[in-house]
Amino acid sequence: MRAWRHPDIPVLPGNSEAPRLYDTATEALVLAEPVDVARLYVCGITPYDATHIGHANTYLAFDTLQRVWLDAGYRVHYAQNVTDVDDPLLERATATGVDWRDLAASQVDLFRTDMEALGIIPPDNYVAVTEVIEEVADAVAQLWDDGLAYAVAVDAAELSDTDGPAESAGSDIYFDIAAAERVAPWRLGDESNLDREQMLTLFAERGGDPDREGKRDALDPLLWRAARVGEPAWDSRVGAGRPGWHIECSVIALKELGTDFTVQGGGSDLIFPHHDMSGGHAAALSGHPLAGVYSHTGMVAYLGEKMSKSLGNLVLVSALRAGGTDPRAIRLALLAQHYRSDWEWTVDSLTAAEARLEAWTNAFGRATADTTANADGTLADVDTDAIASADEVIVTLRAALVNDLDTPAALRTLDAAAVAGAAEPELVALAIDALLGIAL
Ligand code: 5CA
Ligand code: ZN
Repeated sequence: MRAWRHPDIPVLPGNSEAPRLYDTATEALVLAEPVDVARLYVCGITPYDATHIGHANTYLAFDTLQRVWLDAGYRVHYAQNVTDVDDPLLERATATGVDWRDLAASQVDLFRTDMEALGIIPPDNYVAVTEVIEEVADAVAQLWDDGLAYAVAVDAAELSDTDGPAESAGSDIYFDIAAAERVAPWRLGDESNLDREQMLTLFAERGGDPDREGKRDALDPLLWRAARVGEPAWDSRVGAGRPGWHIECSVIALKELGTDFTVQGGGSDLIFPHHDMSGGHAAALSGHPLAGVYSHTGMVAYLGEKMSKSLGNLVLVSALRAGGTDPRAIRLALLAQHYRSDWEWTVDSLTAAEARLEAWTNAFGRATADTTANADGTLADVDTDAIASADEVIVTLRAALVNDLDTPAALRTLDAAAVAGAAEPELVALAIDALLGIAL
C-alpha cells in the first residue's frame, strides 16, 4: 500500500551512536544496535476512529527512534501493517451502515494525511492484511503441517462456506501454545512477563476467547476464522475464512524484515496478548526470535481513561488541525512526555507546547539568525558569555535521546538554550529539525 511523504531530514555535523532502549522482555535498558540496517516493525492502526492523540504518540516515539538511528549513521528499514479486516472494524462498519472496505480506505487516508502533517517518517513497507491473505494462509498451513495448529468446530448454521481443500475447512484454526513451546525458541510470557492469571484477564479484554469450547488451552489464540455468514472471507488452502489478528503481524514482519530484526514496537496495550502471541507464531514459523528488542509506548489518557475507540474519549489530530492547531505544536506537546509514561492529554499540554514553539522560533528561527548575525557572520549585540554553543547543545540533545529517547530532557536543554541564546541559532534549529522533526 502507498504510505505517505517522507519528511526532509537534515544531516547534522559530528557523530552519534545507537540508542539504549527499554526492552519489555528483559525489563532492562538494552542497546538497540543494528547489525547492518536498523530493522523496525511497528503495529499499525485498525482503521476506524483514526488518528487520535494516542496513535500519534506511539508513531511519534518510533519516529524519534528512527531519527536517532539516522543521526548515528544507520540506514533504517521500517515496516508497518494495517489491520484492515478484523472484528472491531467490521462491527463499526455494520453499526454505521458503511461497507468495511470504504471505512478502512477512508480512515487509512485520514491517517496518512495526519502522519504527513505531523512529519512522521513513513514505513518503507506499508502492508494491509488484505494484501497478504495468501501468505497468512500459507503460514497457517505450515503450522498445521508441523502439528502446531488444530481445528475447532463451528456451528454449521453460522458458516457461509464449508467447502475447501483442507481437512480444516469449515473449522476455526487455533495455535497450540503448548506444542509450539516444545519446538520453537519461545515461551508464552517471554515478552510480557505476566503470570497466567494476568494473561487470562487481558486475553478476555483484548480480543481473545478464553471460554471458547474445544480449545486445548484457554489462551490458545485464533489463527484462521472460518467464513461466517455476513462476514468477509477468502478462499484459501486452509479453507474459506480470514486471518486471526496476531498472525498478520508475524507474517508481515517476517516477509518484510526477516527474523531477529532490531526492534518490534507498539503501544503497551499490545504487549499481551498481541506481541507475546505474534512472537510465538513467528518463532514457530521461522525457528528464530522475531526481534532483538521489544519496545512499548505508554498510554495517553483523556478525561480520566485510556484514549480509545471503544470508549470514544478521543482527541483527533485531524480535528485539532481543522481548528487551526499547528501540527508542530501537537508534536511538541507529545515530545514533552517520555514515550514510556502513561499520561493524560489536556488543553494545557497544547498551550504549553505552543508557547514553547514560539520561544524556540524566537531564539533559533530564521529571523533570529538574521538579527543576531552581522553581515560578515559574526554575532551582533549579544552577551557572548551567556550564550550556549550550538555544538554543546547538540551533544546534550544526542545524549538525552540515546538514553531511552529522553525527549523531555532534550526539550529542557533547548528551553535553557533559548533563554541563554545560542551562538549559532541556525545550527540549533537544524538539530531540532533533524532529531525532533520540528522545522522552525
Ligand atoms: N491494528 C492493531 C495493531 S496490529 C491496533 O492495535 N490498532 S489500533 O488502531 O488500536 O492502535 C494503533 C497503535 O496505537 C497501536 O500501536 C496501539 O498500541 C497504539 N495506541 C492505541 N491507543 C493508544 C493510546 N491511548 N495511547 C498510546 N498509544 C495507543
Ligand atoms: Zn500488530
